[in-house]
Amino acid sequence: MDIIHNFLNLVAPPFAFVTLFLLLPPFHFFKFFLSTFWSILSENVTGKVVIVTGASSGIGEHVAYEYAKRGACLVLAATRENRLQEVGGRARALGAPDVRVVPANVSKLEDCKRIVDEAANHFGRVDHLVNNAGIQSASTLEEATDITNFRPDVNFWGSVYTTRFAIPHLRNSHGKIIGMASSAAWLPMPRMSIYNASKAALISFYDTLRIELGSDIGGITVVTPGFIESEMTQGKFLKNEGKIEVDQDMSDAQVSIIPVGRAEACAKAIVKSACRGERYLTEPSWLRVTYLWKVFCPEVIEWCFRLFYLARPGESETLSKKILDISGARGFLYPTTIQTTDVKAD
Ligand SMILES: NC(=O)c1ccc[n+]([C@@H]2O[C@H](COP(=O)([O-])OP(=O)(O)OC[C@H]3O[C@@H](n4cnc5c(N)ncnc54)[C@H](OP(=O)(O)O)[C@@H]3O)[C@@H](O)[C@H]2O)c1
Ligand SMILES: *[C@@H]1O[C@H](CO)[C@@H](O)[C@H](O)[C@H]1NC(C)=O
Ligand SMILES: *[C@@H]1O[C@H](CO)[C@@H](O)[C@H](O)[C@H]1NC(C)=O
Ligand SMILES: CC(=O)N[C@H]1CO[C@H](CO)[C@@H](O)[C@@H]1O
Repeated sequence: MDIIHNFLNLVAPPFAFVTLFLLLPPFHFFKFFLSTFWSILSENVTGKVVIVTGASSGIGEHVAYEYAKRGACLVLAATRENRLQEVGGRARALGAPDVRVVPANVSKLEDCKRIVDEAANHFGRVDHLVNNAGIQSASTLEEATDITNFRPDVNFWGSVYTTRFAIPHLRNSHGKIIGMASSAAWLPMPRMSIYNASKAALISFYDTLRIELGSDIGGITVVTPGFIESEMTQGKFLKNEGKIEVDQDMSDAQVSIIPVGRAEACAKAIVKSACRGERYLTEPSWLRVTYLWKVFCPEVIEWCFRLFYLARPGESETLSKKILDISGARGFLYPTTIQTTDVKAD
């Protein structure tokens, strides 16, 4: 056996290099051609049924409005029912013919089943499933006092459960799945190791599912946002003790001078991309270049993050927060002024 591996060790790299070199230009030309073709044939979602989890705030809320403007029927899920009712009302006003609100905690299997059943029983079909519900943890591994609180129940299992229940319906309607991962899946942001890992796991999950389901369903769009304005970037984190809290200082330290995108713009890009059947979407799109840095010189990214995001021994503030305070950049990097008061989970 060893001799086969030795042979492959020798032959595989030059083979990969030469074939990639020869194949990449025609492959990308073909892909460009296809994407232009699909953009003309973008899906019309009028009257179709869309499930959005985590629709009570942030990106999910705006994704719901975007589908509503296109005339889709909605099933909205999250834990805060009052917020969902408000979002539902606004979605109806924007053009959604029918909206169902399902209070549900996606870390529970039976709740995920209830979300999909509601869509199937009331509308008789599911066309798009947007797995958006998520919480962000902000703690270094050492600072986490009870590590079991950080299990990726919402981010990872929530998406897996709803997907599992929705697949039979998506097969019938040749429907689509839209998964929310994060650019943190490839950027090793400090204090986000578990969040990062749950998002990287999601990308891996959807990539495999894409092969398993093939053309039986309409497609899977994996979204990897950077910092987008929402309760998350306004400081809603799962903190050291395992409680969800609003922490403006933590948010300043994590987001710092990285420009924050508008949730409306992000939602618009997500729905457009899903209707066109694209495989991946990074929003804002300039973040894609960071992937190249990560692949070709990971040491540079690691060094910058360490310098920027972790406080030096004996200091309490991180460099990222100092720069934000000194430069006064908050005013023009955040789309709106931050109001932590109305963010508190109710
Ligand atoms: N904002 C960013 O910069 C950014 C960057 C990368 C990725 N993302 C991803 O984008 C997605 C949306 O986040 P966001 O930025 O819009 O944050 P957000 O404003 O905090 O929204 C998160 C949504 O998830 C819901 N949710 C949380 N826990 C839940 C649970 N156990 N069961 C059901 N719903 C739950 C929340 O509603 P309730 O509190 O009512 O349950 C809320 O509607 C997340 O998956 C996040 O990881 C965001
Ligand atoms: C989408 O379909 C609906 C009917 O199903 C139709 O009324 C509408 O004009 C279509 N919209 C576009 C942009 O083709
Ligand atoms: C969701 O359910 C989990 C597990 O039962 C629980 O720990 C968590 O507090 C619940 N979240 C909300 C927002 O109710
Ligand atoms: C800090 C951390 O866990 N970083 C990881 C984030 O995810 C990527 C995988 O996509 C890993 O390579 C990083 O090490």
